[in-house]
Amino acid sequence: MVKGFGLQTLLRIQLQRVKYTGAERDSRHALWDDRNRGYTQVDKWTNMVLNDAGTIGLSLNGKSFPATEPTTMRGGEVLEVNYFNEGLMAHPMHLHQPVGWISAKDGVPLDQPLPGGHRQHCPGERYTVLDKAEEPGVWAWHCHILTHAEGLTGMFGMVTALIVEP
Ligand SMILES: [Cu+2]
Repeated sequence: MVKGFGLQTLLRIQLQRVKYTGAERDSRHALWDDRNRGYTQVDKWTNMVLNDAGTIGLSLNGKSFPATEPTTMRGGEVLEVNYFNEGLMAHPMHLHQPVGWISAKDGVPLDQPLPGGHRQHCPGERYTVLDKAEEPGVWAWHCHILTHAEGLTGMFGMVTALIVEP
């Protein structure tokens, strides 16, 4: 019997990579190949757990900026990100340089990918987004509710970076 942990115990979810290769992807994503500009493979993948509650507070993967880890990619690579909002508020996560595609919700591939440049993540939702690194540089990756990412003393909370190497 589990005592004292309430919903936190029920929210232990194993984030798994969405697999959508081969015939299933080809049939479900008929428009994908026309619009993808090279989103046909995944080179890296990562999970991003959004939180705003408990002792952790505003955080990405349990850490607050500047302790958040940047992600590094090479130009042309495609990153698959599984966003999972385990907080109590919505968080519109925004990655500055790539304008990616939402490929799945709650692990179920979408019939057609949706533009994923600025997606609102409501509590309990999980979205899978593909982002292609197109321009070298250091790109901000943050919650677009700016009070979740910046205060009077500078950036904090839900901020990290994508580093694109040439
Ligand atoms: Cu936020």
